[in-house]
Amino acid sequence: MPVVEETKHLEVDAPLPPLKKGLVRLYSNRFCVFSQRTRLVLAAKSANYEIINIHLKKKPTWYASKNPNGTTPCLEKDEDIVWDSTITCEYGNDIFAENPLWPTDPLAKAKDRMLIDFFNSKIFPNFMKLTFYPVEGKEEFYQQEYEKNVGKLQENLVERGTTFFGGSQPGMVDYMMWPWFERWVLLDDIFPKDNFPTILTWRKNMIAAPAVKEAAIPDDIHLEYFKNFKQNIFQYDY
Ligand SMILES: N[C@@H](CCC(=O)N[C@@H](CS)C(=O)NCC(=O)O)C(=O)O
Repeated sequence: MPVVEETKHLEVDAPLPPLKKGLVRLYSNRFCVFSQRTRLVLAAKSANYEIINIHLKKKPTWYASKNPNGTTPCLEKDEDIVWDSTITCEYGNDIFAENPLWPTDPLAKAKDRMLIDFFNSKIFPNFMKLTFYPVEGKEEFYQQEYEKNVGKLQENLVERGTTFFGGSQPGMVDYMMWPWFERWVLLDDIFPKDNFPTILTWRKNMIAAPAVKEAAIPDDIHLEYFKNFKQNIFQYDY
């Protein structure tokens, strides 16, 4: 089992668990989409690592010395530490040799990066506005924007003609987008999924991928977390 150990979500007074030499450590939060990106990458690399979960509303006092931004994820190896999901994913891909997640062709890699950039600016912010951070009176606007851009994403996959955006197996490009698609259950009442058959098929194939299974949170737990979040209850251990 690649995740050697996983803590509960540590709070303000929790002591810093001692580092184990040579063992990579991920500071994470189970419901953090950005942390999940890193879990997916590490799972895809069959990496051995441990997870220290952080309670984001009652962070342990020592966490500021790990990441001055105070955000999850962070990846630490023998006291060298990096943060921000784009960078933790790159670093994880680089330090574990197995199963490189970027295409070797420079142009193909550049195209994947452009797609991730499109996703980061046009898709996930609209998803967040439709779910965790709604803006009153703008629901229709964000819904249209989300649908329009998922449509463009679908066109991209049709053009690629592959099972995954990364080819016959999921690549970095798939893992960087997946956490927001795992959470599609939160859009059940408002999003016409059937209008996006190629994305639905991609989603089905992603769910069956080993790294996705390893980092997965079941739909009922997503719904439970979301219900609590809406009531300002920040519960992370289920
Ligand atoms: N750009 C960062 C965003 C990380 C982020 O915002 N993480 C959230 C949890 S999903 C967080 O740590 N929030 C707590 C805080 O900002 O204090 C990344 O890609 O890692």
